[in-house]
Amino acid sequence: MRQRKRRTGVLKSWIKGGDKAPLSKLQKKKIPFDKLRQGWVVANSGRYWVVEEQSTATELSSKLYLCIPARSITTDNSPNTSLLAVGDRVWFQPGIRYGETVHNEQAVGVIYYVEKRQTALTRAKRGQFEQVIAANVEQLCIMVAADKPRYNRRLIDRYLVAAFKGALSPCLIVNKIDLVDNLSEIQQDLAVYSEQLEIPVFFISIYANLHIEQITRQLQGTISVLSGPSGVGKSTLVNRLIGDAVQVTAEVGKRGKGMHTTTASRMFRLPGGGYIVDTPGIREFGIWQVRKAELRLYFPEFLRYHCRYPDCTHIHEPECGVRQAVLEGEIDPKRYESYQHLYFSLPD
Ligand SMILES: Nc1nc2c(ncn2[C@@H]2O[C@H](COP(=O)(O)OP(=O)(O)O)[C@@H](O)[C@H]2O)c(=O)[nH]1
Ligand SMILES: [Mg+2]
Ligand SMILES: [Zn+2]
Repeated sequence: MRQRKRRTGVLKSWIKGGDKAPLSKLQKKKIPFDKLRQGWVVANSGRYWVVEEQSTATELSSKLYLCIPARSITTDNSPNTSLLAVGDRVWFQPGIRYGETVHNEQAVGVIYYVEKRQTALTRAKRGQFEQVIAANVEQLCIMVAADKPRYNRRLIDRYLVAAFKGALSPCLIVNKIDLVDNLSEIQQDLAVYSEQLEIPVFFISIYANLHIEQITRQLQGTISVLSGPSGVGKSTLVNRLIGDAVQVTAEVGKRGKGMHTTTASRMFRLPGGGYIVDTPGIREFGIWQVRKAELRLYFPEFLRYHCRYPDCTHIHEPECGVRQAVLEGEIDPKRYESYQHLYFSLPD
């Protein structure tokens, strides 16, 4: 670990054009530092990571490289997190691999260095490992459906904890409002998010073309990740936003219309500026490394209430301002239920 950190520092100082002395040491390790280029990971496909080269002002189109990580890859991130994720900023060595003909060439590369992530949407994978769904994004768009599948408030609350923990600003997109005739009930049920948490909430239908322009505006000029259960319309929305249906889809099953399946996260450039990461549907969203005592910080509407004990968990203590506020109808009871449920699922 110490070795790793030191090497990273060396590479960084080389990037800045500083200290030249350790160069020979790096050469011995066969890191082709003078050939490295900067880019970011835009997709994952099996063992390959698609890297978009950072375009310079003079280049109009950006180039994509099919990359694998070097054996000696250096990372600024911790060892028990994903080595690579969509959104990661990386340094890679480009090359060319030829197919059957010389014209059939494919830009390939080897990734040598992963920069420290500024933000991350993560989840716990098998409890032991942090899986990064998207790195270095600014906004988390939690997407659910009014029906088919009907949204689940507990899942929304889990996503919000992940957003606050991962330094992402959240918004909520409720799709398929064409399927329901009780929209006002749903709006009422979800009012707590816009009113108390001040999170932008959008009720849309891609089929009926309702309020899509609000989403376009919300995404403009930012890097966002779109996440939520499968079947809510994430890939359909991305296709609509980027115009042509270039989304990687797979036909699943031979019956019926076939389903669009997103097997891995993928980044798209939006026509109006900005980027969006489409992600696979998530059945379970395990919260990564939040401790029981820390959870209350991620329920921001609880923070204005005073409890007898400053470290009150709001579960069993006497004179708890939060539980009092639930009783008085000031705190949404379903939010408090989500809190309790999460609290008991987390480690001490
Ligand atoms: N009724 C209705 N169905 C939709 C809407 N948007 C998407 N769908 C359908 O929902 C299903 C799942 O969409 P998909 O984009 O694959 O969902 P994802 O798993 O979240 O990416 C597809 O059959 C879509 O055609 C909508 O606004 N209304
Ligand atoms: Mg999808
Ligand atoms: Zn309390």
